[in-house]
Amino acid sequence: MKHRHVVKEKALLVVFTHKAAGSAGFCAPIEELAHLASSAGADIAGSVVHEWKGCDPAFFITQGRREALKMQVLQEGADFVIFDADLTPAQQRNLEDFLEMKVIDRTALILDIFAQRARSREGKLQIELAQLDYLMPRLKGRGLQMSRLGGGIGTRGPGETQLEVDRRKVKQRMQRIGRELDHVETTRMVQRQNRIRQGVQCATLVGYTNAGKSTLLNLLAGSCVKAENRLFSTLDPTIRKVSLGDGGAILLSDTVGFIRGLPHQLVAAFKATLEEVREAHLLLHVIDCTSPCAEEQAASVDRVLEEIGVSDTETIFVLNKIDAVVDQGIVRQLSRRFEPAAAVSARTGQGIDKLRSLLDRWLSQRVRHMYFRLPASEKSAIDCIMKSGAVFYSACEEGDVLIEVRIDQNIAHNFRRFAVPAFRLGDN
Ligand SMILES: Nc1nc2c(ncn2[C@@H]2O[C@H](COP(=O)(O)OP(=O)(O)OP(=O)(O)O)[C@@H](O)[C@H]2O)c(=O)[nH]1
Ligand SMILES: [Mg+2]
Repeated sequence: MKHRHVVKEKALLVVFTHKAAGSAGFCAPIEELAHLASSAGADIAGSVVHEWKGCDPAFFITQGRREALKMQVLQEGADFVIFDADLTPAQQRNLEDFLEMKVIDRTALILDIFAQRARSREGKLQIELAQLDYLMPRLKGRGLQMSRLGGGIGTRGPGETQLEVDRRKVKQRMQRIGRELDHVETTRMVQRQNRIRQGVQCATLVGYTNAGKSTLLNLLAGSCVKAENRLFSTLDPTIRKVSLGDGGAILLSDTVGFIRGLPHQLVAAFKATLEEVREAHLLLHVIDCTSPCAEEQAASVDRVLEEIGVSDTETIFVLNKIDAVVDQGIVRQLSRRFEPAAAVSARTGQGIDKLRSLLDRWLSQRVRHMYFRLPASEKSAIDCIMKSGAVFYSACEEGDVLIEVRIDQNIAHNFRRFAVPAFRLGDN
């Protein structure tokens, strides 16, 4: 078998200890940027940490730092530079001219990872739209330059395609993608409305990327969604049924992970995917207890949730990876901070019973155990009730239909005119 030898690009990382655009004094910024860079397929040539002292409008960093950076790039043999910040198109261009190599910012890096991960047609369209939106203001007078700087990380589109560099074509393409995505959004909306009409309770996993959402879904639903130690391994929403005690069940969906400074282009382009989060009855917010930045990561997730208009959905916190936590005091501290919470290991299954019982309790508050007696002529009402919940008993009696069912409280309310006190089997 022939093996293709892939030469990895070597990145030099530039991070800032204080507030730079897009990097709000986060703890462990180097580790996170290095994890992002290696998730994009780069090798790390080296890194430099700057104390943030304000921005040079033309170059982002001062002349002294630029010159030192140029030296370091040569010494470490880097192929390109990644800034842990948002660069304006002009700053990026000026830095590239000065360093004579490709320079990308945090947004371009995250967009690149998404482009590599996209599998479904919808995901590919979403990421291409976000990339083109990012590229548009950077195209001015750059047609040739793009090719001079070569391809690789920061210039790759979804699949194997190279991004378009002609402004007029880009505009047309963005419009076409927008129309196609509107269509996808409508289809998804109809599917969601069907689920909601059927009274199914829907929960969504949210959390920082790599927190263990997919691993938890697999454990709860007995499924095999891809989970791995790479950032943004899940892009497309996946929905699985999770059975709980007493015949109850919920639908649980896994979706794209969040990160601090998630590019706004992505949030806009992933509108249809994030609708899944907006319409959920319950959020399971997964937090990686082994991260020294767990609380800041949770706050970043909250910020993205606010940005997409989700701030009052009921939430259960899942404090994950307790098998790998060295100091259990941290788990206790996080449990006090985040409530209601279950401390679990999605890897070993430890603590999962507590999570299941929290879900059970939540579900039993959302649903009602009901007895209905309806005339057989009420076909659509019967149909809706039968499809909407867990049916324990149904029978025909003297032209009426009797149904014992556990059903969403809103649907129970809609059909309350048919509700009867509990009947025993065989009663009339
Ligand atoms: N030790 C330990 N590792 C875990 C646990 N849960 C998940 N992991 C590991 O954490 C990494 C990320 O897990 P995923 O389930 O892919 O995380 P995710 O939140 O779906 O990540 P994205 O889809 O990339 O946002 C994988 O290497 C998992 O094996 C856990 O309870 N304990
Ligand atoms: Mg995942």
